[in-house]
Amino acid sequence: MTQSPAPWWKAATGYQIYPRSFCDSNGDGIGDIPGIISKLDHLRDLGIGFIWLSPVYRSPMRDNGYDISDYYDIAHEFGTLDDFDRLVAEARARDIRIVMDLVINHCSSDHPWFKAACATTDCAEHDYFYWREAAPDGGPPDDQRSCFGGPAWVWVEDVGKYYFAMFGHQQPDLNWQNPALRREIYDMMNWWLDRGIGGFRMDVIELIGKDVDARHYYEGPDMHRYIQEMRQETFGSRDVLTVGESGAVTARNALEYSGRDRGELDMMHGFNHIHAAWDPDLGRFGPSRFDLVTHKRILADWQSALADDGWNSLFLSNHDLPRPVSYYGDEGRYRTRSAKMLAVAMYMMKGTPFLFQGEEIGMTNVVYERIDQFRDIETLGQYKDRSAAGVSDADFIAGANLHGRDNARTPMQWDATDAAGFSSGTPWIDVNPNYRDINVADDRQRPDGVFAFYRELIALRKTYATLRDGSFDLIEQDHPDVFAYVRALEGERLFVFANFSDEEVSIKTPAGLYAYAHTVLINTDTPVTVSDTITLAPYQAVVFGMD
Ligand code: ISL
Ligand code: CA
Repeated sequence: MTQSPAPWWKAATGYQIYPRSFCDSNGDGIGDIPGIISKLDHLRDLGIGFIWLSPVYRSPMRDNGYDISDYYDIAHEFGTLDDFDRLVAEARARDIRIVMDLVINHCSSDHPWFKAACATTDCAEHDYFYWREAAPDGGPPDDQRSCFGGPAWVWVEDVGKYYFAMFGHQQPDLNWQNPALRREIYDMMNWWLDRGIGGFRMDVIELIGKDVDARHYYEGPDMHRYIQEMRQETFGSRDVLTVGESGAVTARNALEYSGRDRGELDMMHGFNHIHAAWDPDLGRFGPSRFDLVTHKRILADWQSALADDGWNSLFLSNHDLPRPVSYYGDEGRYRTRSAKMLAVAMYMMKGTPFLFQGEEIGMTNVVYERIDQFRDIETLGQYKDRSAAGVSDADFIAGANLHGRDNARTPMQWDATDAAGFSSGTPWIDVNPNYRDINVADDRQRPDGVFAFYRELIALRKTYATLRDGSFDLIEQDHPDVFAYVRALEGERLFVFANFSDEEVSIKTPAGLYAYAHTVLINTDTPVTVSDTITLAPYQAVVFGMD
């Protein structure tokens, strides 16, 4: 039997760009595609293999592009289709592919489909959306809430019916049951694939195929059938990466999406490890319940579920999440060290890493003082709901500062000049005032900086087959502060230790480690002596094995 070579995305590291906040080339305060092109050398130096580009399509930007009004064009504030083609080519010249964000569970209410659907019930587009009669009392068909606050059903006077919108009211859900709608989406995907893109990240893919009447929204009855059909009609025959975002997928059913016989996707972005730290009632806006033992168990479950089939994605942050050093590490004294430790713990596992912009220099959460500094539609929608429920401004702001989505959206910190070198104008969202100390220019010139560390780690993933294909086993499962595991492939071993606490900790030396005691592959701090125990300094990470 001949073995096909491993796909390129198994050894590649991804880097997510949130275009609005990455680099502004023309001083209007909004990041744009020419700005991204101007920073491609930074990403080449880091060694990444692809960029996941958050949406750049034409959009009224109520949810910063996750509300598309024209799938065939670029938002005017981000540039033109020519700029986009140039980005694909310039990236390709640096061995970097562009993975587009595919937002197809919903569109913008400004999309011509929705306008037509509201203008007359008699057009094909009317059925592209979910319309339902009012309840007998005139209210919505049911009491489903939307993710961004308020009811999920929205009344349209001219139509005399409600439509369904799981996110913002101006993000109507698309009715995937309609075959013409599905055809429109597949044609659009092929149009982008023909432009030479490197794949798709699929926004809330678990929501397509829902049954709104049965109130079965997540992983609904037709979801897998539609993903399979999509693959056949679009990317099935192309060498691209596909990753589905799903708040619902678990280690138990992950193979249903990425198993080799399923004909669906390459991998998923699952959120079990993120959600475990969220409050059951208040979600991300409640107090964090991060617990390392739970975190390790969840990640290990995913590693073993996908040990021989399917594939993992590895991430701690994205444009919806707080900054990892602030959330899981230490944003003060141990910022640099905890940033490196988190990178080791997460990205030495099996799977494809996805870094989020700024993670490579250890950017932190921002502290806003007033509600008018927030820009995120979710934060502002929740603010309305929570204020109505009696939550004080001070309490709400404290929660949003810890967990809100704007933490990831403050401008990328390039240097110590005004506006962090992000823009020559006034940024659309306030920069994090710590940019004078934390920025790319400063970090890159430090041999012990976070950037240099990430560059090394990314290179290792390309060099060592054990990192790509090796098995994974937890050590010290119940240790509350240490994340430790072994990767193994054909007699080669790799021992990974990461201290998640600000205190020194000692653990018993695992038997197999002695043979590797003198081959230290990575160490973020002082040398570690291997005796009956090994002792790690605060937030230290060390990796033994190979040489
Ligand atoms: O995990 C979650 C809920 O269970 C959320 O973080 C979820 O992943 C998220 O709300 C879905 O996000 C995606 O779709 C939204 C958009 O606002 C986000 O930016 C995008 O990542 C609507 O398109
Ligand atoms: Ca701009």
